[in-house]
Amino acid sequence: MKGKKSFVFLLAVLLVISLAACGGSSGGDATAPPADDSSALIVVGFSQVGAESDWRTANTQSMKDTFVEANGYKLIFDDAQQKQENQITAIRNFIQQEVDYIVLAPVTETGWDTVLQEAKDAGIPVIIVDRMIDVSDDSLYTAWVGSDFRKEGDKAAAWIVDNFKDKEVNIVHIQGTIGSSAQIGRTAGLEDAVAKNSNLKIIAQQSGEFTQAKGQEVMESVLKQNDKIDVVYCENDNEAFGVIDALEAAGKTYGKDGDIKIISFDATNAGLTDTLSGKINYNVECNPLHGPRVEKIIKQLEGGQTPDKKAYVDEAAFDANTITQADIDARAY
Ligand code: GYE
Repeated sequence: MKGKKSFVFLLAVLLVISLAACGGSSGGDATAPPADDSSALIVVGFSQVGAESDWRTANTQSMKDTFVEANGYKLIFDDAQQKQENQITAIRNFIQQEVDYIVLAPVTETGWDTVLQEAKDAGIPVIIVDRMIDVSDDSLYTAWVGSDFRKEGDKAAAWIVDNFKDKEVNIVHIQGTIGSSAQIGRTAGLEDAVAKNSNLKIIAQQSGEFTQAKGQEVMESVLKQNDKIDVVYCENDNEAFGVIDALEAAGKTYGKDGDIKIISFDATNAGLTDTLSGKINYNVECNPLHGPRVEKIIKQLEGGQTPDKKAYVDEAAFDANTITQADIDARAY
């Protein structure tokens, strides 16, 4: 026992001596970077649309979780509060700060030529995420990753066609932010089906700005003017939540067992919970977890590779008649 104790003591003394030697030298291990050295980090300026929906919150979280210092990044995050002018200002700030990459989740498709030319002149690659941009010169951005919104719209419209067959269908159409790719694609899917199927009719069409509050407000005013409503086509889950509140308040029945069928997009956790309970009839998935996808593009660029110019994410759709709790549990948003 005694011998073991003195051995432990000797080890402790040696440890103290070696620690003191380290601390006393002129900066410790010369190969390890100083703790506060951030110059090795890749600086990413991200201009986010806003915080209008659950989808957006999940998207922001995905970006923030990915672009952390532990992964080698410094993220400069800017919330534009759904205003393009704020996004343009943010991009100009990123250029001034000489970031390594600009990531843009654009509120609308048009209006980016000038500011993206400025980024190009400064030699900063621009990655577009989620919604698309419509520019005269495709070299103004390096790559895009997001959803096929037209395909999403087609899926939702096909559900209406399949479920109503030849019956007359009065549709209330609550659109997203006008001019955003998500709105353009989802609206085109529905309008195309209406043009091809004479039994489908859009009786009201207005933007709910992708928010619950506006979705509710629009639905309340629509209910005052329309008696026979068969379907409410909401371009995202938050609008659907607002619509549900308005229908409840008006004493209407809706969903799987009710008179008015509800279509939604995003398939967020809350949206799918309402699908499982039968409040929403059909929910088309839109995947917001773009952080790792954008990182993949940056890694390719860092490695001197050329990323795909456009990359679409695979997405599913959920019907209230077939969705299970396991479907919800298997998802991270
Ligand atoms: O569907 C909606 C959000 O651009 C895909 O924006 C995104 C859309 C999403 O506000 O909830």
